[in-house]
Amino acid sequence: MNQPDFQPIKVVALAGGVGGARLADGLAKVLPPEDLTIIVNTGDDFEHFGLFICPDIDTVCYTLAGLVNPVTGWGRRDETWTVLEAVSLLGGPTWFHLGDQDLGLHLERTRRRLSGQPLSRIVQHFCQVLGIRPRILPMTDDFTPTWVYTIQGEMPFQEYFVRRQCQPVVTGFCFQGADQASPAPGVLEAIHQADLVVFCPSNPWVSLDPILSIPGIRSAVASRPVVAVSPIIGGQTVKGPAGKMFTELGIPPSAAAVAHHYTGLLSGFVIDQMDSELVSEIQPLGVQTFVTDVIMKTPLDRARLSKEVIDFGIQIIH
Ligand code: FO1
Repeated sequence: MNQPDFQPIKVVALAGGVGGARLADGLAKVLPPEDLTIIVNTGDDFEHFGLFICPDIDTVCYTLAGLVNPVTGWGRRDETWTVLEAVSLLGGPTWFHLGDQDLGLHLERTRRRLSGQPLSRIVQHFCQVLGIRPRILPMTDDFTPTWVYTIQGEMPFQEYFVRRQCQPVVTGFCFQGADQASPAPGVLEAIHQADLVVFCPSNPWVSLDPILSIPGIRSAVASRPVVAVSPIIGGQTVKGPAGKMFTELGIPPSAAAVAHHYTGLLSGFVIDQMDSELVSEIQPLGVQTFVTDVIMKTPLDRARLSKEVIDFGIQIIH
């Protein structure tokens, strides 16, 4: 049972990717479940073998359920690969690693989607079964795939991220259909009721921007106090291509560049000790800063950082 040692506070976290899932897990450890809603990027979703794959939703769910592969940060721990080995023998595509247990989830999600259930209801059901108590909401029930524009042409996100290992030089992004999409049920209500919105240390370009691109979400977030945790430390991303993307888009990667990226949204920004000299660059943006150890190596780090983020948020609110 989570016993917060601070006053009750309703938190909405925006998350995508492994770093986002790890902070979301920390928040789940320090907040009562009824006070935490996690809104997750679905721009990474794609169809593969005819199955609906939702990598960021699954990464958050597996992480909070204690089922995630601790080495990769995605997929399941103690996974087996019989199905993919059979596919490989038959000459099928194996670039996207789908383990046997993971495939079971994709099969059942696809069956439910084809029978007409919206993604948000499927996620709610899976969370119940997996014993996940905070509310996890996809940003939208609509399909709004992220496309990556590169000097080698445009490609769907997983083609860029997994198949091409983030090698092509990026020139921009498109969140296809996002302008026509609606936030999933409960998303806007949760944001409006939140005392604090937390931007997890996720990739600003391809994890959080897709969420903010869904009509109504950015303006709802802008109306609440927002604390972001920097995904960039000492000019580099802890995991993933965010730093490389900043560079290729002509912006020197730094925590300050992330603060600029979220101009008009942030009340507070949590940065690593290594970047403490950036405080003087960030504060003139009207953003308060908190300097700590942002790298989450262990589950204890996640809880410690989450508590610091919430304490900092409470300090900003009052
Ligand atoms: N990431 C990889 O780098 N390689 C993979 O083969 C891979 C498979 C995979 C399967 C299921 C799943 O839920 C996630 C998976 N991921 C894989 C991670 C995923 O591509 C990324 O973490 C996100 O889309 C970026 O946030």
